[in-house]
Amino acid sequence: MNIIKNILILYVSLCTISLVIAVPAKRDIRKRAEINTNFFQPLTPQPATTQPTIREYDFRLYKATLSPDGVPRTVYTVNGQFPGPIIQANVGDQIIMNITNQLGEPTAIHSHGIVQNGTNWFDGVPGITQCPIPNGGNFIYNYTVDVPGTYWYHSHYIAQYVDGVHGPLIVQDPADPHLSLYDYEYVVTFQEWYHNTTEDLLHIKMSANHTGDSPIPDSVVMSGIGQYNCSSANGFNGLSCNSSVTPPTYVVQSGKRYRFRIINTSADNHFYFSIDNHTMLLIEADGINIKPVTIQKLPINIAQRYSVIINASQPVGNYFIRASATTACQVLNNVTINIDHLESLNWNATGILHYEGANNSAPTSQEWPDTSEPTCDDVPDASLVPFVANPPPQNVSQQFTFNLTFNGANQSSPSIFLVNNSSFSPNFISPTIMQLSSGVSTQSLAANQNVYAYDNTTGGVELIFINANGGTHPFHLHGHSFYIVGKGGNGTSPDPSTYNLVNPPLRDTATISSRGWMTIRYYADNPGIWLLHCHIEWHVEMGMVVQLVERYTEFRQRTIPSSVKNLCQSSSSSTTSTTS
Ligand SMILES: *[C@@H]1O[C@H](CO)[C@@H](O)[C@H](O)[C@H]1NC(C)=O
Ligand SMILES: *[C@@H]1O[C@H](CO)[C@@H](O)[C@H](O)[C@H]1NC(C)=O
Ligand SMILES: *[C@@H]1O[C@H](CO)[C@@H](O)[C@H](O)[C@H]1NC(C)=O
Ligand SMILES: *[C@@H]1O[C@H](CO)[C@@H](O)[C@H](O)[C@H]1NC(C)=O
Ligand SMILES: *[C@@H]1O[C@H](CO)[C@@H](O)[C@H](O)[C@H]1NC(C)=O
Ligand SMILES: *[C@@H]1O[C@H](CO)[C@@H](O)[C@H](O)[C@H]1NC(C)=O
Ligand SMILES: *[C@@H]1O[C@H](CO)[C@@H](O)[C@H](O)[C@H]1NC(C)=O
Ligand SMILES: *[C@@H]1O[C@H](CO)[C@@H](O)[C@H](O)[C@H]1NC(C)=O
Ligand SMILES: *[C@@H]1O[C@H](CO)[C@@H](O)[C@H](O)[C@H]1NC(C)=O
Ligand SMILES: *[C@@H]1O[C@H](CO)[C@@H](O)[C@H](O)[C@H]1NC(C)=O
Ligand SMILES: *[C@@H]1O[C@H](CO)[C@@H](O)[C@H](O)[C@H]1NC(C)=O
Ligand SMILES: *[C@@H]1O[C@H](CO)[C@@H](O)[C@H](O)[C@H]1NC(C)=O
Ligand SMILES: [Cu+2]
Repeated sequence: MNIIKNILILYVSLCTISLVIAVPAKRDIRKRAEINTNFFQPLTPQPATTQPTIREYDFRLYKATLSPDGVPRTVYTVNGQFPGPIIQANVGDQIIMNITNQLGEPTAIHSHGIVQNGTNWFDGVPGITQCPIPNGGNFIYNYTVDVPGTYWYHSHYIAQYVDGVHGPLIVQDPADPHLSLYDYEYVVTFQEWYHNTTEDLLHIKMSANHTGDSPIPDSVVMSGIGQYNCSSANGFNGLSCNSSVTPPTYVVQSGKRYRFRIINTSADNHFYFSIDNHTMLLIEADGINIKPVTIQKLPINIAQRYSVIINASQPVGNYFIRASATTACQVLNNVTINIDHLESLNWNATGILHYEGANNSAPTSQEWPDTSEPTCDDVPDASLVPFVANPPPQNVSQQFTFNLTFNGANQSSPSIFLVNNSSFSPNFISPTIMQLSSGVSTQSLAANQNVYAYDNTTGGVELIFINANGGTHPFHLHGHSFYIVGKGGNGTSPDPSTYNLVNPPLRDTATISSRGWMTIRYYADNPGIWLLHCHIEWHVEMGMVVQLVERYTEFRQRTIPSSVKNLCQSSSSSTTSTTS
């Protein structure tokens, strides 16, 4: 235990924080108290109100020693929990997220999928819509949730969310068209897990000469709980380790129907989600209700969300809930970070679907067989038909093409990604929002800001991605859901004759396949500065990011709240990090 304390003390002194962080006493095993029990009780629907409700959440961010998979490490927590508390609201409500930053380093919180209509400055992207919240600082995010669905909040400061700063954000709808199909709802998250902090991992990944691929995780966790084989070669010698953490257990009543809201909070891993012997009725993708489709296994990429309904109609018993990282999507070579952990890695997180009245023995259920080869792609577009017909823009007033390329490391620089030959790097001291409001023109922003600006108020924006790279990239657009009008793979070129301009999928995160292309459209109806980026966290740090400045003439005339401007005064001296 002293080792952990020493590491923490060392870390704390490196970060020169003046606050005393409570280092928990000896914690050999993950205690019940460390589990976020929110996840294992059904969400209660919020009472419908005629007036929007203001929902305030006080979030204190601080480091704590937790053992999500049985191995203790420093976790970046929200109110001491991993994952963070579930935010739950009704459509139309106002969220007040009151952040007190005691992490010992700067932070900023993005609400993924929330379009921030009229509140771009609460989008939580340091270097774009705000200066970071300094350590010891306090900041309030204040926005309304206009579209029901499954979302999540997470740090957008460097790779902090991978260390734990994230949680679900559920927007319920008293008028949900699928309401009659389920009785209760649960939230489930999963991600790969590393025994080292992202600071350690990025230090290697972003160094010159490092040609290895992305870090190999040590385990995978479901709703914050995982399993690790302590006797493997990479068990942390000298530290306590528990090989038999109680799996995440979701209790169901025979005959009831459950909506599972599923969120992939990974840095780098595509997953397949399934529940043995239970088919799933897919009803929502990224906050958009879809026409229900029955599936057995759900492919889900980083940052995407889906809702499925399962019927507890099988014999009373215990069944595995599976979130299996898709190994085929991870490129491995002999210098991949943590490659020596490969042997001990169990890529499959398992939870338990426990029927009330069943005994507590471990499930013996069998996984659904694969009906086709697992891929790194999304649920096919044909299965994501919006429930309410919703045509995309028919006319394009602004079109941008993004060519995605990779440059390997050399003796003086790390591996990077480029968009149209330019690798993005954030400016934490002087974010775009402050520059625009002080009169700087969109053309005068630095080249590495990757700014694409448009002022048209009518018609639609079309973005065409050309992936000149062998990897797949789940792209996320802030400020909008977008229509996926076309997609193609492996060396093909965009083909407008194949575009679906009638009723294409609408979502906020979609995967561009290996050497493939994707064309998306959206209405230019949300003035602001919106980030567009691959959601593989390492690729963000490697520069696979652009900024879209929408209707800047209008936007720059808006009044930025003083709390947002004040962040830039307080952080100019303390935020000097250029890692990213
Ligand atoms: C935000 O949280 C801080 C620390 O808990 C508290 O002092 C402050 O009153 C809160 N602000 C609001 C508006 O609730
Ligand atoms: C949140 O914003 C609304 C305006 O949209 C304002 O009236 C309210 O005072 C704000 N609340 C807080 C706690 O900042
Ligand atoms: C990973 O963490 C362990 C324990 O804190 C430490 O000993 C090791 O040096 C770290 N590895 C890297 C690559 O930083
Ligand atoms: C854990 O690892 C050890 C050493 O590699 C191996 O012998 C053992 O079978 C593993 N246990 C499980 C449950 O996989
Ligand atoms: C569950 O499905 C498997 C096939 O995947 C089948 O062999 C088994 O009988 C089923 N179990 C129950 C309890 O229905
Ligand atoms: C990795 O493999 C390459 C050949 O593919 C070889 O040149 C290199 O020396 C190897 N590196 C290590 C660290 O083993
Ligand atoms: C993990 O799950 C995949 C399928 O989802 C399966 O092919 C693989 O054998 C599993 N691995 C282990 C170690 O159980
Ligand atoms: C508006 O859209 C038209 C095409 O319809 C384009 O030619 C023009 O450059 C756009 N204007 C601005 C200010 O972006
Ligand atoms: C994208 O960039 C690559 C590398 O520079 C180049 O070979 C390719 O032709 C470009 N593709 C397009 C469509 O511009
Ligand atoms: C990269 O490797 C070269 C040749 O081995 C060496 O001279 C250089 O110092 C290395 N750069 C870094 C940053 O380690
Ligand atoms: C991609 O296309 C090339 C030919 O253009 C083919 O040789 C290769 O096998 C294809 N790769 C995949 C993964 O389909
Ligand atoms: C933002 O609000 C305006 C005015 O209510 C509306 O026209 C527009 O569609 C909204 N944009 C988004 C992205 O929700
Ligand atoms: Cu990527």
